[in-house]
Amino acid sequence: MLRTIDLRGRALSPAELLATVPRATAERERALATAAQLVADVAADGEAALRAQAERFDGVTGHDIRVPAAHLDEALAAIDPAVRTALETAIDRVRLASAVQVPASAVTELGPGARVRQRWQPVRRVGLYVPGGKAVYPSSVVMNVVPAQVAGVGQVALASPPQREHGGRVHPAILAAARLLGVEEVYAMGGASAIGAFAHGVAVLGLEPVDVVTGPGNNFVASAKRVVAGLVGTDAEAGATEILVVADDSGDPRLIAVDLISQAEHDEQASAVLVTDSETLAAAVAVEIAPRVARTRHADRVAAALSGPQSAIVLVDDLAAATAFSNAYAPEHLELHLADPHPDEFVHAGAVFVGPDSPVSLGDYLAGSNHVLPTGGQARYSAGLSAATFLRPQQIIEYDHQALAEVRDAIVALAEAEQLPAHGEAVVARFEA
Ligand code: HSO
Ligand code: ZN
Repeated sequence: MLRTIDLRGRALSPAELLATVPRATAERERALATAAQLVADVAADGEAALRAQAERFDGVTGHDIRVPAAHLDEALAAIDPAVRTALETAIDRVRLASAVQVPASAVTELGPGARVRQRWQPVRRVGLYVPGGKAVYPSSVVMNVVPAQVAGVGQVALASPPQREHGGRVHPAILAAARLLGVEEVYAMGGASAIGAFAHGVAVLGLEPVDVVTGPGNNFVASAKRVVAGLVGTDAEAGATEILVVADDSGDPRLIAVDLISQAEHDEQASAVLVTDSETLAAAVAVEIAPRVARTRHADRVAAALSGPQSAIVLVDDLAAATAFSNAYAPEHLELHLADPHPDEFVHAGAVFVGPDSPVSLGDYLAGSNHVLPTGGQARYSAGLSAATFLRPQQIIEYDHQALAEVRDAIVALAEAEQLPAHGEAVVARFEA
């Protein structure tokens, strides 16, 4: 099912390594054009556009777009107690692990009376998107909302698609999670419509434009975020999920197989990659996978993901080559099944899971880490959702007269060099009687 790519004896550049296991690129161009149109319609026509798009994509009409408080209460009252307890535990753990993401403010003294202070300012208002198409993830409510709350964001609005099977309401598990977190502003809006509504606002619904839009989603959601970027801040794209396992012959083939399957369960486009220097392990994992895929609930989806060109077993010469492959690939999730793991060498990965008892499924729900992570190689330059997503460093400059005098001549020299003499004059004026 998983094809094997033998890279042994080949010295490839990062770009060449990347090309050996290409990500599924599901019609990006077309999705961008569609998303741009949907967002433009929402900006122009507000509620009417949202209703038209809900009918077209979700098969829903006449629904409450702004979720009434009573629906949130009902959903929480009806939730399975075991799920409620699990969500509460997840909330506590993500809150704890997110607290360190808020840096302390700090002052730099550049000389007597010369101070630059840096403080971290939360954004005022955010729109968080939780998908609800192929699967419904109340855990993603936790992963979006908690870091925003920890950052100190004043207003948190949430959107998720209206569900036909639930009379046009947002899925009850998502409503219950929102209610548990104290989020009161919830909208039944899906995909590009939701992103457009957050960015532009919909006055008749009382939906004010937000400053930052975050959240995972399909190609249309990711495309819509690109469309509104600049008007609002956005987080990294969290698209079809990816797991890359780096293992040596100490790895347990059964555990590696179940972990590859676990993430392939999300999507036909999901990527599952094993990189190893052990031919024996590679063969053993392949043997474990086939019968397990046949038995799993979403067998067709998993089989499609694992047999796609985006998934593979990659054989390399040694662990240095495995590390180089992983760093070139920049996976969303990286698992290390190694006798002597050195996680710090894996510098480009959304999140790193070390050892046989730290599976990605742990991070998806309860590790305390965030599961909204960059996909598609964006881990090279961006990071998962965190309190930092909602914070901006702001510098506050305070010099006294003597401290300004110390740098007066240097400022004048640079201003002259840039042909901007008024800059220098503004400083010199402070020293004229
Ligand atoms: N693995 C997904 C997150 C998720 N898994 C939600 C289960 N529920 C992307 O990181
Ligand atoms: Zn998952």
